Amino acid sequence: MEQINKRNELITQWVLEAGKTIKDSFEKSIQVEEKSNRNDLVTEMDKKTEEMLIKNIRQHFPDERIFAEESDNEEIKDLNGVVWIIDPIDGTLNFVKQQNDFAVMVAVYEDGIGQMAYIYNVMKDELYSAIKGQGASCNGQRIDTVQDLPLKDGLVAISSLLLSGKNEAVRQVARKSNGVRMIGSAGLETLYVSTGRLVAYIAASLAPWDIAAGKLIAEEVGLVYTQANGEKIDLLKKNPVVVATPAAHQEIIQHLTEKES
Ligand code: 2AM
Ligand code: CA
Ligand code: CA
Ligand code: CA
Repeated sequence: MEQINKRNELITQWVLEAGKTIKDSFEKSIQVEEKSNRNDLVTEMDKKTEEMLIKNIRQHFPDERIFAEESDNEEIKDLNGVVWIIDPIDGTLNFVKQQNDFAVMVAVYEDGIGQMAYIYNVMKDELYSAIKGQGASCNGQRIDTVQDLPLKDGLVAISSLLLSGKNEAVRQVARKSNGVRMIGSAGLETLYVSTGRLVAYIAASLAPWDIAAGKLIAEEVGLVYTQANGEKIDLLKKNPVVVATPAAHQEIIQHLTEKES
């Protein structure tokens, strides 16, 4: 892909601006609607942020396709060429209930491969980014490759959907680890693994925009990011996800793929 430096400058600017607009909205009352159920929300700020990002992309890269959570995405049936994958607010429930722990996420993929990724933790003012083959950084400072810790030496985050159902394998993983955390933003949970605060994040069902940016950042710091059966991610559908250090990933996949007796 051409113009990486120019793109990096533009996307950084757009994402920071999106974060500021979201923060400023705390002073007003915000419209909230239910999508599939009462825990699946969209606010006017999700829509407004997505529209801002799309307008900027269309203006600078009119020929490139956009795959975004609050859009209809009807023409996205493959990932050929350059595709922008956007989650305007990841952690909408946190945004609504806590005004904390949410992120703006943008990724640029080319022929299905992540090239550029951005996750902005708005309330902490931390912008994580990665460029394929060049590692990851936070606010422009390069971040280290993660230490390859096993499950027994770290905390694990899980998505709340894993609480329902039997999931004995997930409970075993939890018991083997130092403990379990639930943050409610797939992007931030992936960043916490990427910075060594967690050894793994396990989620039952993530959409392409929940995955796209985090996957590139995670891989650039040496993590493994796959489906829960160890197969590679399919960015055209929802995936059960495991992102972890190589050691913890191997242990977790083993637990999740073992037949329950
Ligand atoms: P979202 O806030 O952008 O919707 C915890 O809810 C995490 O799972 C968030 O990152 C959330 O992203 C994501 N998620 C994916 N599908 C979801 C759904 N149907 N309902 C709520 N959260 C969902
Ligand atoms: Ca959502
Ligand atoms: Ca999301
Ligand atoms: Ca979202």
